[in-house]
This record gives sequence, C-alpha cells and structure tokens, in this order.
Amino acid sequence: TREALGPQSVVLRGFALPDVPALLPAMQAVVQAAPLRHMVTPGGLAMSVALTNCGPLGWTSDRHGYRYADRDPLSGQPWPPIPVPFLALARAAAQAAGFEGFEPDACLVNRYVPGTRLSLHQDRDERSFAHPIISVSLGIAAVFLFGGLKRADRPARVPLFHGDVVVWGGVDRLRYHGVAPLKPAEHPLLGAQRINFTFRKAG
Ligand code: MD5
Ligand code: FE
Repeated sequence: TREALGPQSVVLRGFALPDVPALLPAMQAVVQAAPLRHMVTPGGLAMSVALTNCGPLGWTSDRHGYRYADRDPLSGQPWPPIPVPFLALARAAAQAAGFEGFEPDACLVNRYVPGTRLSLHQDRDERSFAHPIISVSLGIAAVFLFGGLKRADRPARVPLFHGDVVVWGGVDRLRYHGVAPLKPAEHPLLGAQRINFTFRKAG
C-alpha cells in the first residue's frame, strides 16, 4: 500500500520486505568494511545515531561541519560500493513513486537503538535538491517527524515499520524532519535496533 505524506512524498508500506534476505548480508559486508560510528557535530556533541556509508560519496560530520567525502575518514579508504540489492531497491522505489532514472551516489546507513533520536533538520548538503531521497526502514519501529519548510511548523508523526520505504522529492525535499526517541522493542531479525538506509544523489 502507499500513503501520501505530502504532495511529492509517499510511504510504500512493506516495499522492501522481499529484499530483506539480500539486504541484511550486504549490509554486514558494508559495516565490516566501514564500521558504524558516532560522528561529532560542529557543536561538539556526538550524534546518538551511529552511521556509516557506501557508494562514491559518504555523508560525514566533524567539528568543522557537515560534508560529503569520497573516503571514510576512519580508514582513509574509499567507502565500500553500494551493494547491488541496495541499488535495485532504491531504483525500484523511486520509479514506483514516479521519479524516473534515479541513480544514487550516496547511501547513508543509520543505526538507532532504543533512546536514539534525530532532531529536526533539513537535508541540504547535496549539490542539487532536484533529486529525490529514498529511505528504507528495517528492524524496530520508529516515529518519523515530518515537518514543514520552516523549523517552527509542527511536525506530523508517522510510524515507520520494518520494510517500509519512503520517497521524498520535489516540493517536499527540503521539509524539516527527524525521528522521535526510539522506544525499547525487539525485532526478530535485527534485535533492539532500527536500521535506516538513505539513498541520495549528492554530487
Ligand atoms: C531516518 N534519516 O529515518 C532519516 C531518513 C538523515 C535522515 O533524516 O538525514 O539521515 S531520511 C528522511 C528525509 C530525507 C529528506 C527529506 C525528508 C526526509 N523530508 O522532507 O521529510 O534515519
Ligand atoms: Fe535527514
């Protein structure tokens, strides 16, 4: 099923479920090459979300700011490639939402454990805002906060479950958004965590 979140954003419920058996081992290979880590923000605090990347570009943060980098700052090596099943899923979801020809060059992998949150922000480190963003949720449920174009706009609360895929584009691309603190729960495949893959064309 599909639920419209905004004029050009949609939740595809369970869209990733058939791909989970291929996604999980591929993710294991990514985190083995580029471990999940807590990056520091320009404000000097460690993020509660642990993250890593795959693909030509990876999103990073440190005391100096946020940027996309072509190497993992921990290893000095390029980020691991985007696994084929990840790419196939991102392309299929974009197409299902009406965005033809989406070719991501960045896949951020976020890990949330109970208590982890992501405060309200806009995604604006990408070169162009013309491309959609695809987000895949796995593991325990989260409440996604979907705001407006101004930080003060009160966000809607949207539960996201294992296998859900969300596509944002067009007029919804720069909306403020975040994730409410995760409630304790256990998922049969992933345990007490939520994994999110976020696909972008950043360069
Ligand atoms: C998450 N991650 O669930 C979300 C999924 C991030 C992040 O927000 O920056 O890593 S991506 C949600 C998103 C992206 C772009 C636009 C909008 C939402 N939006 O307009 O609401 O870990
Ligand atoms: Fe974001």
